[in-house]
Amino acid sequence: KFFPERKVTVIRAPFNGGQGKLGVELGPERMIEYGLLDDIKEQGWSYEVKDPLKGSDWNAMRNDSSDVYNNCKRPHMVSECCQKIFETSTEARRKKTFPITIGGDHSIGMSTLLAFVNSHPDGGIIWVDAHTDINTPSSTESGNLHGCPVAFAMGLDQEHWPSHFDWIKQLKHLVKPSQIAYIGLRDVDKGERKILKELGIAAFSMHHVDKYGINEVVQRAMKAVNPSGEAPIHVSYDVDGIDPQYVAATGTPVRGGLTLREGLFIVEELAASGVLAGLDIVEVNPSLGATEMHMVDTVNAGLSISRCALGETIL
Ligand code: EXY
Ligand code: MN
Ligand code: MN
Ligand code: MN
Repeated sequence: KFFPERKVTVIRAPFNGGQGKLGVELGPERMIEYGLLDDIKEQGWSYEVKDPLKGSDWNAMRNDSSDVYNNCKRPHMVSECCQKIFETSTEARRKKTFPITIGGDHSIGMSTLLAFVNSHPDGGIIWVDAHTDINTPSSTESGNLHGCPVAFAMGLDQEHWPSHFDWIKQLKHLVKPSQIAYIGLRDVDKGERKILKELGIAAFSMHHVDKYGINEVVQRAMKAVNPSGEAPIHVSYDVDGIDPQYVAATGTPVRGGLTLREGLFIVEELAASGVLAGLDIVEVNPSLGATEMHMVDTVNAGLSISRCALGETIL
């Protein structure tokens, strides 16, 4: 109901600066090679493709050894690229197209979340992931900023931010704790647990999925972030939320995850409810996995998520 013109903006975000492994920057091109754009057309949507990082020299930025702040790795690279993606995402929101942002690592979630809440201050967010990605610059042990995008989008621990992220402090809206719910969790750091508890964030782990079933968990998550049932919901989908038996080509796999069907059900249900209003698909790393098949499975899982979001599996 939010997109009567059925137009998608595909935002390519070939970004790898938030973590240590090369290859995740190849996610967008591989997903397009395997048919992302044709799929969109087939679902009855038109599309445009945006490339906000085109022309940035990620290799040079990645190899800039002075780009550290305390133990945070590459804050300049992450902030600069994320700001560009934020601007493109904001433009898509302004034009009322449905943004599908293809990563790249999950750092870019700060961009899409901030663009979303600044055009829909009361919108809800569902973050599908094995991880909560809510470490702050003070709590992160790895220093990898793909473990921190939710904290940046919420403005947590601002006093310890590297100054590169000042652009976020200028924004009118940041994500409020009541606006986000997690599904799929099974690897959450101690410091992150404390943040979740203190802020009262809705968090559904794999234990909850086993206990209540995926349908009940999705209904509860939707209710938590969108009590009226009227507000739009953005989904930030880290493919590592799904079990590595289906999605092996990803940088931080954790066993015991969602089945492929459970993972797809989440987006199907949101699409069917008519409130889905944006999607990120991140952490597909075509260079990882032990075999070519792992890469193909993972890319195809990403494509399935996108098709389900656009309504494919609802008969
Ligand atoms: N919590 C860990 C860290 O902060 O390093 C692991 C984060 C993995 C993040 C992946 C993308 O979801
Ligand atoms: Mn710069
Ligand atoms: Mn993850
Ligand atoms: Mn993630």
